[in-house]
Amino acid sequence: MTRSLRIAAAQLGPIARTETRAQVVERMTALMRAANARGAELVVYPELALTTFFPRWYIEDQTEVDAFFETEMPSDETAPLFRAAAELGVAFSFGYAELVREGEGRIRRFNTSVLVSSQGEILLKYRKIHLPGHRDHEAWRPFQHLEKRYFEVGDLGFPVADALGGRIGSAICNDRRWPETFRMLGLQNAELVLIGYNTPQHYPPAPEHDHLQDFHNHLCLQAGAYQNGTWVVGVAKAGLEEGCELIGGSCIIAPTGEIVARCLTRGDEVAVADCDLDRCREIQDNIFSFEKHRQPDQYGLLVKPGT
Ligand code: CDV
Repeated sequence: MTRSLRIAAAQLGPIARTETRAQVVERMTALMRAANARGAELVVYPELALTTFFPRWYIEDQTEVDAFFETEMPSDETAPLFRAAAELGVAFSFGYAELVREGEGRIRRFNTSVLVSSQGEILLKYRKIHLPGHRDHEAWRPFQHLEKRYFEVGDLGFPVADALGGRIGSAICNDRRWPETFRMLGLQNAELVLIGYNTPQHYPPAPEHDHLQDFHNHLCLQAGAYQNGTWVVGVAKAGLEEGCELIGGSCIIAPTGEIVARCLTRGDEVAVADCDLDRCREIQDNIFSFEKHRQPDQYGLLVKPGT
């Protein structure tokens, strides 16, 4: 029995601050239909897919911030996406800002992504661990990056799920730059890693790297795939969003590190590839057979607190 999964990277172009969830969900549903017409069984959307990338603004009013968060999934506004998936028989993955109400009035906020079955079952949930940016307003920046202010570090670790005939993990945007993320998933034998991102072309702390943003994106995704023998799907929110240019380059990468499909625009676009999950063995049984070749007793520094 083949374990080939046809996957679509469903890139979103810019989302305006005034765009409603209903409008965004309509765009996402159109991409799902386009992907399904090409035979996709899994559709992967970007990080914080339902709204504009709000951490670019310093917002003092918490009620205003919370308007970007979801308190339930699905909600009335996201239900049409879940209904379309059920109608078409496709699974999907997307990112959103998650607000959780715990006992005694405690509220927690995460940058979250979920993998959802065609029947609406949450197969995997991940909360972003590597939160980039800063906590306070920094006036010198042309735009803010306040993920450290608006989100807590994810508390679910790096989970993998046996789903859709394979072993699937997730990561979110900045996570992809950290080899530890991929290794945590690789050590659990992940065969497919789903990653949404919002990456500005301009990186205020080191603008001399602006021209390298697309290169660094693919460098990390391809290295993560190859070094762990896993398929990787990287999906952008792209284009000029509220004055901030976001890179595109959404792509599907084989366990050999090769890009097998990619988006060419910075707008709403779908890239599709057949991903044979058995191909992970080419790498996982050979050059990166962890069992045969890793030397974990030499890596103590990696997990020493404070390093
Ligand atoms: N959303 C992100 O995590 N963005 C970061 C930027 C700020 C560097 C990224 O790693 O792409």
